[in-house]
Amino acid sequence: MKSLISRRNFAALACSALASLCAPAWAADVKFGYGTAEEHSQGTAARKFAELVAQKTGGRISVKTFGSAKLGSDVQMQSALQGGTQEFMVGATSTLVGTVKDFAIFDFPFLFSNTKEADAILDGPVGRKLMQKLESRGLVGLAYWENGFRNTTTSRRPIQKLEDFQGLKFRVMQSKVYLDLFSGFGANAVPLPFPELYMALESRTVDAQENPLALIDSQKFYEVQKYLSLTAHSYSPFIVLASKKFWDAQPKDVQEAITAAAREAGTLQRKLSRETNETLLASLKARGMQVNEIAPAELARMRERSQAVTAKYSQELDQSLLAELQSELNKARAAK
Ligand code: TK8
Repeated sequence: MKSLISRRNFAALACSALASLCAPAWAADVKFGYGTAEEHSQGTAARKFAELVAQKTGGRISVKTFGSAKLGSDVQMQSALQGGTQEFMVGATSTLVGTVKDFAIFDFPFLFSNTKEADAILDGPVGRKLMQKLESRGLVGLAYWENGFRNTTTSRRPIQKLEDFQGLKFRVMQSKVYLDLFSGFGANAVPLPFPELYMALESRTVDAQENPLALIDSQKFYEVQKYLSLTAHSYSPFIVLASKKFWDAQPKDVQEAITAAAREAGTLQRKLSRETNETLLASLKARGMQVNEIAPAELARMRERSQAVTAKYSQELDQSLLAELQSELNKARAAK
């Protein structure tokens, strides 16, 4: 036993010097799952997170990443984290509303006008308080990454005005806010887990969906959707989560190293996400998508219609958090 410990100490020393080369046999192997294709910035940042965790823990924690929903949908991964059979994931905050309903505030249509506002709220007290609400549900929030502003694609017709949503079979995330939003727009909204979406579009089980440009590109939705309409109706954050069971078993320095790694990888991820929007639009057009913007007057009508959804969920959510959201948003707007 004694010699084993000293061997470990020696290995730990060697590893903190040469962390990326070093995978000690006794390192804790942990799983990090995510839903997008590996080339999406979510994947790049997941691999960066793994690298940083190895470095910052001197090789004590070895993270293996699994993209393309190989470990299941966001909701399935959340359950695995709660049960302690999976340690980490990153996914859309919208898929958490069944666990902590207050996450629905990020689903409010037209909440943020730009990424600066989003960053201010997510990285400020509102984002932090929402994360704290996860702990009693067996989850630990580590950092917010970015999915982005969501746009609409369809196989039937471009969305140019509110009436164009009428009767479209429209896939939404598993969040009641999205369900009500697109039902309110007149679509036939169907909640579906993300891993089933491509097939549902291909088989025409659904006609339409909404996601940020980077996802439309990396999931190859352009193969099965003709029209891209730049509705930018909501901003979608990603959240990096840890299993509380795993977390509570870690010493404080490891917890701090992991949190720092999630944030640092998040800085890279947001940067990548923001750099690519222009080129993505060009490449989606080159892939044959017909792209249109929404005329300001028509966008105003969509905004107006969406207010009923915000009003309805505002009544059901944490009132003090909503008040803080509003005052933090006002601050962020005044600061620019
Ligand atoms: C993958 C999903 C996806 C989300 C969706 O992480 O379901 O449409 O936008 O990004 O969570």
